[in-house]
Amino acid sequence: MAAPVNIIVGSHVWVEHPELAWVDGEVFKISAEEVHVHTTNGQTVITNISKVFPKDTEAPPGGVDDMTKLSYLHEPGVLHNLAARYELNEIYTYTGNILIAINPFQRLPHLYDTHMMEQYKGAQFGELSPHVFAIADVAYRAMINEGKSNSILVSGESGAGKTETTKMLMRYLAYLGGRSGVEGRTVEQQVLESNPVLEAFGNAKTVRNNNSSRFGKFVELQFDKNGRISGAAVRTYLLERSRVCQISDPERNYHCFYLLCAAPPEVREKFKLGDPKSFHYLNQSNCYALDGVDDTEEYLATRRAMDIVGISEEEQDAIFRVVAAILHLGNIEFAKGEEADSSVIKDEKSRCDAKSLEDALINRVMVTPEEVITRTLDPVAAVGSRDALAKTVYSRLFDWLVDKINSSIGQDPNSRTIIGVLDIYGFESFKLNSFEQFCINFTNEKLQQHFNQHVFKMEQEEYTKEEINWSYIEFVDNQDVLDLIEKKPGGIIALLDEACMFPKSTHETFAQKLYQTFKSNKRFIKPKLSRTSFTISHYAGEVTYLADLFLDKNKDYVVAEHQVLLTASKCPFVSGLFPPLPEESSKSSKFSSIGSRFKGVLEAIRISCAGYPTRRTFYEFLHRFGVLAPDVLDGNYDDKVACEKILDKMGLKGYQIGKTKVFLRAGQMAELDARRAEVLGNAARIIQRQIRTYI
Ligand code: AD9
Ligand code: MG
Repeated sequence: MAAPVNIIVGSHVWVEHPELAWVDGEVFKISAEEVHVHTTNGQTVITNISKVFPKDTEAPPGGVDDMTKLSYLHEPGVLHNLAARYELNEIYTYTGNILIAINPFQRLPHLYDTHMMEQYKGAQFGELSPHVFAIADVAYRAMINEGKSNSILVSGESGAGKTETTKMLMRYLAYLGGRSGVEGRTVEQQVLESNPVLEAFGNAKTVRNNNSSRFGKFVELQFDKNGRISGAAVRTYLLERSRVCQISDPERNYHCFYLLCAAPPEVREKFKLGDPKSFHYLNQSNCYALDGVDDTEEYLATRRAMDIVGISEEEQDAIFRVVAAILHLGNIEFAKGEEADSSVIKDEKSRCDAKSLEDALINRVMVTPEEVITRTLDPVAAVGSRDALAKTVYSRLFDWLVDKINSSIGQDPNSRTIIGVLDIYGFESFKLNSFEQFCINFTNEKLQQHFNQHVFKMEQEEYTKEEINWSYIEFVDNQDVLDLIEKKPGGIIALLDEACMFPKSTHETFAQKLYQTFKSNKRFIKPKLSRTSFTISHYAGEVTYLADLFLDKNKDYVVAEHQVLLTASKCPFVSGLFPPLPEESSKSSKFSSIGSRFKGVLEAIRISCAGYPTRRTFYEFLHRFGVLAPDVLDGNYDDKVACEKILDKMGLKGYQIGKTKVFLRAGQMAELDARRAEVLGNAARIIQRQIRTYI
C-alpha cells in the first residue's frame, strides 16, 4: 500500500504516531520528500512523503458500513473507520462480502437475540447493518435456492473472537434449520451443546485469551432437502498436547481439570481430588480461578451438555475418572534406583499400586536387529515417560469425545448440501515460541492462503461482471511462506520429519540444517548469536521459534510399553481408548499430514489494493469529480463517456471503466481528490479576491 505522492500543502492526511498508531493533521509545508504536518493533537510532525496518507474529509463521522465505500483504502483509513464504528458499538463492518468483527469484550445480548435472528432471516444481504447472521443467512439461502454447499471461515489472531463468532453462526443456522416445536434432544441442540463439551476439554486460559481454543475445529452441518439440519460432523485438528503436563504462569491447563477439582464433594471424594494446588500438572502456574467463571457451575454445565450430546452417565464417570487419573499420574515422582540409570517411584501418596504401571514408567524395551533389551530409565527419563503417558491418554480421551459426539449426533447419508464452519486457534506470537506456535501459525498461514485465493476469485468475478480487463492484477500471496514450511521435499516440516527418523539428530543439528538450507530465503531469518532458534516472517509478522523441543514434539507415537499397559486396563473405557495396533502403524509421525487437512483482514484489503481498491458508480464519480472538467458535463452527456473524459484529462493510467462503475488503481482516488482540492481552493481564492475587491 504505497502512499500516493500527490499530497499538497493543505491536504488533510494521516501520519504515523508512536502511541496512537495514526494521527490526522494538515500539511503546511512540503520540501522535497519531506512533509510537514500540524496534527490535530497539537504536534508538528515531519516525515517522509511515503509515510503520509490522505484523509477522506468527506467520510461520515460514524464511519461507513462497508470498507469498499471508503475513498481511500489504506491502513489508517480502515482503522479509523473501524474505530468510529466501534465507538457506536457497531462491531461489524463489511468489506464486500467479508465480515470484519471487532471483539466488544462485553456481552451485547440484544445483538444476538431472537428478535435479531428474525430480522436477518431472508433479508437481502447489505440491507441491514453488517452482522454475522447475515453471513450465515447468505450461505443458507444459497443452499436453499441454488443447492450450493458453503463453508464459512473465521480467521483472526488469538482472542479476536473466532470461537464466539462460530457459536453465533451455529446458533443462527440451528435457528434457520431447526425443527420448531420439536422437544428433546434434536440434532441442532446436540450440535450446539457439543461446543461446551469440546471447550471444557480443548480450551484453556492463555496469556491472550481466558478461553483459548487449543485445537482446530471444522463443523459440517448437513441439511435435508427441506433445509432442515439432518446431521452433523465435527472434525478437530491438532490438540495442543504439551499443555497437559506443562503450563507456565499465568496460564492454565485445560478447563476440565479445574472444574473437576471444583465438583460437588461426593465426586471429589470418589476421585480422591482436592485442592488443585496439590497437583503438579496444575501448580506450575499460580492461576487457578478465572474472573467471572465459577468452576463448580462449569462442572455441572459440562455434565448437562454431555447429557444432551448423548454421553451416558457411566461414560461421563469414566471420562472424569481418566481426567482425575491424569492429575494423580502427574504427582508420581521418581528417585534414583539401586542400579545406575534406574529409578523407583518415591511418592508413597500417589494412588498407584499397580506394578505394571511402575514397570511401564521406569523401563523401556529396545528392539535391535539382534535382540530385545529391557533398559531402565533414570529419574529424568522416567518423568518424561510419565508425561508422555499423560499426554497420550488425554489426547485419546479428546479424540474419543469427538467420535462420540459424531456418532451420537449422527450423519445423514442422504444429505446433499452442507454448511461448514471453520474455527481454528488464532495466530500466536509469544516471548518464547515452540512447536505448538509453529503448528498454529502454519495453520493460520494455510487459512490465509485460502482466504487470499477466495478474495482474489471474488474480485475477479466482480471484474468479469463489469466486463473489465483484470488480467494484470498483482496478487499478493503467502505461497513463499507455505513453501518454506511445507514443501516436499525440502521444507521445514520435511526436514523435521527427516531429523526425527535419524537417530543421531539433535535440535542443534536440526537448526543447523535449517540455517544451511534457507540461508537465502527471505522468509527465513537466523537470529544473531542463536544456535537453535529461527525466525519466520509470517503474513502476520515475524515469529522466532526455539527449535529445542521440535524433534520430541513432532514425534507423535505411543510408547509401546504405554500401549500395552493401557490396552490391558481393567477399566473397559480406558482399554477402549487403546485398541491393539499393528506394531508399525503407531510409529509414524502424523504431523506432516495436518497441513493438507486444511483445505481451506487486512490482507483482503491489501489484495483489493493490488487490484482496484476503489470503485464508484458513474453517478458518484461525476458528482464528486465533475468540477475537474465542467465542460464535459455541459448539455447532454453519456455518464460512461464523461467519466472517461475526466480520467483522461487528469492523465490517469491503468484505471478501468466497467458497465456501471469506474475502477481506480491504488492512489488514483487520492490524486483526483488532490486535484479537486486544488480546483476548489483556487475557486475559493478567486471568490475571496472578488469579495475583497468589492469591499
Ligand atoms: V483463540 O485463537 O481460540 O485463542 P478466539 O477464538 O479468536 O481466540 P474467542 O472467541 O474465544 O477468541 O474470544 C475471546 C473472548 O472475547 C471471549 O471469551 C469473550 O469474552 C470475548 N468475545 C469475543 N467475541 C465476542 C462477542 N461477539 N460478544 C461478546 C465476545 N464477547
Ligand atoms: Mg477460539
